[in-house]
Amino acid sequence: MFAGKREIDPGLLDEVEKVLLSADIGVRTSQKLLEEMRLSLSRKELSDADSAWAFLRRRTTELLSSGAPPVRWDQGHPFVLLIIGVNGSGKTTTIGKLAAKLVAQGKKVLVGAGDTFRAAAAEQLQIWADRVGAALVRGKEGADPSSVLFDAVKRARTEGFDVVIADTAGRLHTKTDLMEELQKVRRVIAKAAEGAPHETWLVIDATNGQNAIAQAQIFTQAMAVSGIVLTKLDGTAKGGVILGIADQVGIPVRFIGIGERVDDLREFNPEEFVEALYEQ
Ligand SMILES: Nc1nc2c(ncn2[C@@H]2O[C@H](COP(=O)(O)OP(=O)(O)OP(=O)(O)O)[C@@H](O)[C@H]2O)c(=O)[nH]1
Ligand SMILES: [Mg+2]
Repeated sequence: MFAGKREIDPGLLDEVEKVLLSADIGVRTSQKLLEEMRLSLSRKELSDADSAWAFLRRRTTELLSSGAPPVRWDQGHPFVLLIIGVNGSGKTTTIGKLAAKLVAQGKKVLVGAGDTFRAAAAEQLQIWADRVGAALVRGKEGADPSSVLFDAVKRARTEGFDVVIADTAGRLHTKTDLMEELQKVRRVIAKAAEGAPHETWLVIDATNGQNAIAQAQIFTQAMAVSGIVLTKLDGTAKGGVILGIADQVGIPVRFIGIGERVDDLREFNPEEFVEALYEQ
């Protein structure tokens, strides 16, 4: 598609629009990119099809580059990361994968089983913790998630852990009482360590397509979210949904999940992502 120089023909914008929509970029962000391209074409800033496609790649990369500085894992000791999201989005799995990465970097990691809703949730986290060499703090089924996570952060302080990753039960952003429970978790964690949680990441399932954007918008209105993890990108035809999130939610995408295995978590890299997005 990108090979060879071509004159700009009137069908170009249609072709670009088709590519944007088939990449699941969504109507709103697609229209924005198309409008910019139309403008550049009319100003004769783009001389041929190649330069038009290059323009698209550049603008897409810019949209995805939030300008946010890299995560500072050393801004607290322990650094406390709170993980939230709807049911089944991939929170616990992401925590396992992330813990593995941090342990591999030589960090002492503790995971907190703040999902006390089902005993199986703590079990699942326990399995990940054992597997990747992280410590675990869990409570009884039905325990107050805040108290379990308070204990987790306390223990991490006493025993000199570098990072605490706190799991929470999946919840719908529309359930007020559950969102209030998360607010309480934040307040209680802050009592266990000043400045904690240092980051709160929303885990979103990319296979939800354009619904993922709506979900991100509503969640981030209810909670102070500092980062997004987009999971199950291996299960979608295209990952253009990230573009909609970056453009319309304005919170940096930190990691992407590309499978169920321990090493299927990648730091999000806009350049690489754009190459893959427009590859075919
Ligand atoms: N293909 C694929 N599957 C994933 C990915 N991340 C998680 N999963 C799978 O998605 C399912 C749900 O993952 P969990 O980590 O249990 O999700 P959760 O958000 O903790 O779920 P709840 O605690 O029930 O809210 C599991 O079968 C995971 O293996 C991913 O990046 N790709
Ligand atoms: Mg879970």
